[in-house]
Amino acid sequence: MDNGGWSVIQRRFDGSLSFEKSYAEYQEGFGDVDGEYWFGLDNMHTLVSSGDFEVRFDLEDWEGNTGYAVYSYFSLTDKHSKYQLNISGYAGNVGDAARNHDGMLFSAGTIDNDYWPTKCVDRFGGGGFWYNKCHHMNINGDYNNTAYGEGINWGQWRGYHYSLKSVSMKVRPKQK
Ligand SMILES: [Ca+2]
Repeated sequence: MDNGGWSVIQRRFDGSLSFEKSYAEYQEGFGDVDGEYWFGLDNMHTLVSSGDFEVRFDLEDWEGNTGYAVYSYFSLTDKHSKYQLNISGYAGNVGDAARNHDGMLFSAGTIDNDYWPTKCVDRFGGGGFWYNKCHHMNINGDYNNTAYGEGINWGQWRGYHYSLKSVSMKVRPKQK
């Protein structure tokens, strides 16, 4: 937990940790909670299934500009239904990139649950995500990679050739 009751479930800020991980690693989680970090899909499912949760993305570019997106509804299903993402109720200043990923299943490593004829994971930076066909945001992409769609992108904010300096994803119980 940190300020305001938010729990960090994903964080990138210096590229010290590769996010090119297997499906099993995305399920279990990897990294350190105080460093670059992925909480893990099973942990996320357990946490957000304990009540109604909102999610917040904080973004920073290399010029010191910051932006955010908050979604008032966030959940994911369990492993048997491939961690299907439910995300809606956008507010923020970087654009509703997650809309494109609402309802998607999780893909990582060799496990392809996306709508692209081949693998979004292989084409767009190696990270796991709720890829569609393929993405409007790529927070688990390849750090500092400015090739089209391969880096840490938030398409509606800095486009697909701009890999953000930092990103985090946090959840907390919905405020009454
Ligand atoms: Ca595919």
